[in-house]
Amino acid sequence: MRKLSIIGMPMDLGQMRRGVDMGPSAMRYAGICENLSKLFDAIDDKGDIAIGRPEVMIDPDSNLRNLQLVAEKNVELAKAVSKVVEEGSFPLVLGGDHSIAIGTLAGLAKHYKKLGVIWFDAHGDLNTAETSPTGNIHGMPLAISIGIGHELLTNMFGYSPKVKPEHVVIIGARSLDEGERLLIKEKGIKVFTMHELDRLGMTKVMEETIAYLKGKTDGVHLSFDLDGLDPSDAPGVGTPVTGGVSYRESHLAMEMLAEADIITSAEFVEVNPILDEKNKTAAAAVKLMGSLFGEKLL
Ligand code: NNH
Ligand code: MN
Ligand code: MN
Ligand code: MN
Repeated sequence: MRKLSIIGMPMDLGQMRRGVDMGPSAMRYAGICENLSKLFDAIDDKGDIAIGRPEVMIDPDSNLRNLQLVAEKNVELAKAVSKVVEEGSFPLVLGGDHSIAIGTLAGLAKHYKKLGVIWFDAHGDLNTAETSPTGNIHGMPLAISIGIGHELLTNMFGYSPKVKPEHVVIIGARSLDEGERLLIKEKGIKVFTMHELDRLGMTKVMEETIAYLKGKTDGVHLSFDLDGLDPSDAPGVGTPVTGGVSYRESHLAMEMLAEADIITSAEFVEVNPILDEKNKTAAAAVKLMGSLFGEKLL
C-alpha cells in the first residue's frame, strides 16, 4: 500500500518577503490531490502547522531573524514528519521558505541514520550568522543540518549533525556566497552548479547523483527550492536568479529519481503566490511532484 501524507508549513519567518506563507495553499489550489491521486493508494492531507502572525524579530545576540520562532516551529514540523514516517507513509512537506528544511530533516534523521539529501536550489543555503549577507535563516538550513550554525537550530533534539556532508548533493547552484564556497571546499560537498549542468546535461548529472548516494544512504530526501528553476518557468519566488534549470530539465531530473526509486521524502519550498504569475510556480511544483512520484508522459 503506497500512502502519501501532506504537511503544510506556512512559515515565512526565514526571510523578509511576505507571501511565501501562502505557498501551501497555492500548491493545494494547483491540484496536488487531484494530480497525485492515481499514483497513490491513499493521500492523507494533514493540513498546516499553525504559525500564527508573529512579530518579526532580530535576535540581538546572534543577528538571526526570528531565531526563536523558527526553532520552535521547526520542532513542531520535525515531530509531524517523524510521525508520518512511523505511519509508513511518504512525507511531502509544502513550504514556506526554505528554513523549514531544518525541521523536515530533524524529523527524518530520527529514522534514517545515513540520510541522503538532494538539494535542488539556485543557492547553497550553507550560510551561518557570520557568513550570511542577510541574517535570513532560509539561507542557512543546509549548513544547520550538517551541524554548522546556531546551537538552537543545529542541536534540535539534543544531537548534531542530522545529515553528513558526504551524503549531500546540491543541484542547480548559481548564487553562492563567499562563506558558502569555502564551506563546500572544506567539507567536500558534491555540487553540480549550472556550469556542470550545462557541460554534462541533466541526464549525466542525475546518473552521477543517484550513483553517489545509492549504496551509502538508507533514505534520500529531496529538498526542492523552486528558485532552482529558471525564473521564466518559476517567477513566484523571493530570490530569483537568472540562468536556471529549464522546465523540462527539472522534469527529467524528477523522472530519473522516480525510475531509480530512491526518494523517501520530499519538500517543495519558496513558492510565493504574491510574486507569481497566475499561480505558475505552484503549478510547476505540482507537476514536478507528479514526475517525482512516477507519472509517465505515455
Ligand atoms: N544566499 C542568500 C542568503 O543567505 C540568499 C538565500 N536565498 C534563498 N536560498 N532563497 O535558497 O541570504
Ligand atoms: Mn533554498
Ligand atoms: Mn534558493
Ligand atoms: Mn541548461
